[in-house]
Formats: sequence, structure tokens, C-alpha cells
Amino acid sequence: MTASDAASGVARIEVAVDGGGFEPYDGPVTAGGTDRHEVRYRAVDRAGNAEAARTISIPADISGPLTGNVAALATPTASYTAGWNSVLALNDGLDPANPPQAQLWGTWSGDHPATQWVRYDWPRPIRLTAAEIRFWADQPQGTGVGVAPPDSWELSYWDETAQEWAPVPDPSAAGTSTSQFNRMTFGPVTTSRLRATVHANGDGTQFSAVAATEWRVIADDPGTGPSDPAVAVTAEARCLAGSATLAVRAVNDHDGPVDVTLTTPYGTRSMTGVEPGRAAYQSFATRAGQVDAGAVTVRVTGDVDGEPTTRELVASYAGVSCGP
Ligand SMILES: [Ca+2]
Repeated sequence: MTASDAASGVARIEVAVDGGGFEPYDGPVTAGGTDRHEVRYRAVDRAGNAEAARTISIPADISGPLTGNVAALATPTASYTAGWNSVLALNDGLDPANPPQAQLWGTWSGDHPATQWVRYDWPRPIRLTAAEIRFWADQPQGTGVGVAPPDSWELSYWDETAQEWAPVPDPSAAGTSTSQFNRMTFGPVTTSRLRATVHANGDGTQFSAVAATEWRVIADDPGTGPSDPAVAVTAEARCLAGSATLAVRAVNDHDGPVDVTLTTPYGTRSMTGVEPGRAAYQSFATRAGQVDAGAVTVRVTGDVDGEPTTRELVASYAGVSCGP
């Protein structure tokens, strides 16, 4: 983790794991066991001001089925990121209309390369079917200065067998809009790495920089573990009267009753004896006006071939901002 501060400078970064006290951050944080963990982090400047803590959820086990946007489960990196921007903006789930520079990934610098790239790494290969990028610009195309909408972008995936990068198969055409997400579908690939190469726009002499507010990657993944007891999980952050809630639903697709535990950054709910075709549902109050992208874990137990069997599924959700 890194932080910057324009005034007095950053004194330190602090982290807190699973509700514990804040401690200085000086390297990788270890969280034991196989359960999911909540890690809060914040920067403190030399004047003693602490920023509002941000939370990242670490689903320790993502062996279950994954659907929807799985960007939040990835680690983002880039060919270059300006000091006032953040590569973490790519998958924080937030896509504000007028983002501050810290909520952008951007590449403005003294040199102006023709291409830049961003990359996601997941803890395991996931079956991916589409990606969406929303770009950002402060200059029009054709200027060769500032940050302009790029000419084009393309996707490569890490071929796990050949151990090399390869273009995604059958990519659809995709634009470079800064006012909406640009969606590119492709033939399904199961991979632990995806890379977007962005071709910068120029004036014939030099290239503008490129920037994006958010990069979503859509999965349709069956999971690596057993498929029973089958439960379909959805999670969605919503705004309710200016405050964010996180709605989680687990529909029992198994042939018998199941016990379900929904675990979120905003609380846990357990239900027993959920009948086939019925849903375990909970709307968790966040008591916040803004929620970063994250993931919920659903633990489900039911009889499979007469034996009690437990699975853990993960569903990601996009961030939401409920400001006035
Ligand atoms: Ca973002």
C-alpha cells in the first residue's frame, strides 16, 4: 500500500484486521485460518490527521461458483500510474461522474508512450466472458496532450497451459467512451490473469496519456469444488434514503433443505431449514453513504447422498455512492 498527501506529508499507514486496533503498516499483513477477513486501512499525515478508514474484504476461499463482476477479487497493476492517481481505483467499484484524481487510474507523465496496460491477477483461474472499461479524459482526441480518450483497447489473457499471454478469442468491438462503460465480450477463457492494452490517441507527433475510472471483468465460473448442495447467490449494494444497504440473496437450488449463513462486511445472518426453491435473504444496513466494491461469503450445508455437506460460495458486488 502507498499513500500521498499534498500538505504536511504522510506520516504512516495503519491497518486493522477483523475489528482489531489500528497498527502501523510495514509490509504484507497475515490473516490466519480459512475464514474470510476484513482489513481496514488508513493513512495518517504528519499533522496527525487520519483519513476515513477504508475496508477491503478478503474471501479466503473462492473455490465456489463466481458470477458477475469479479474485479474486486483481483489485484490490479499497470504499466504506469501517475503519482496523484491510483491503480486501486480500477476495481474499487466506484465510478463517480466527476472523480477526484485519487479515484482514477491515469498515466500522465513527461513521456507519452503509444500504449499503456492494466492487469488483474486472481488467486485462481476463473472463467471470464466479458470486460468493461470506462475511460476518463481532460482533453479531446487529436491534441496529443493531457489525458484524451484512447484510440482503442484490446484484451489478453494468461494461457495457463502454454504459460504465455494470448489474445482473448472472438473479441467484440468496443468503444473508448468516457461517459459510459465500454463493454467487450469474448469467447470464454479460464485464466488467473487478464491484461488490457490501451492504445493512446495522438496528434501525429506525440500521444496523450490515458485514464480510466473503473475496469469490470465479468465471470461465469462454475467453481472448483463440489457443485452440491446447489445455491444461487446474488449480492447488490443499493441506496435507501441516502444510506447504502447490501442486499444478499441465496436461493436454494438443492433437492433438500439447507442451512445458510450469509457473511458480509456489515454483519452476518444465519437461517436453518431453507426449503428447496426458497431464498435466504437479508438486507444489511451499512450506516454509510458510500460502499466500496466487495464480496460476500455464503456458507451452505445440506445432505448430499445422505451425508451433511458444506460448501462456501462467494458473490461480488459493485460499490455504490448514495450522496445527495
Ligand atoms: Ca473506480
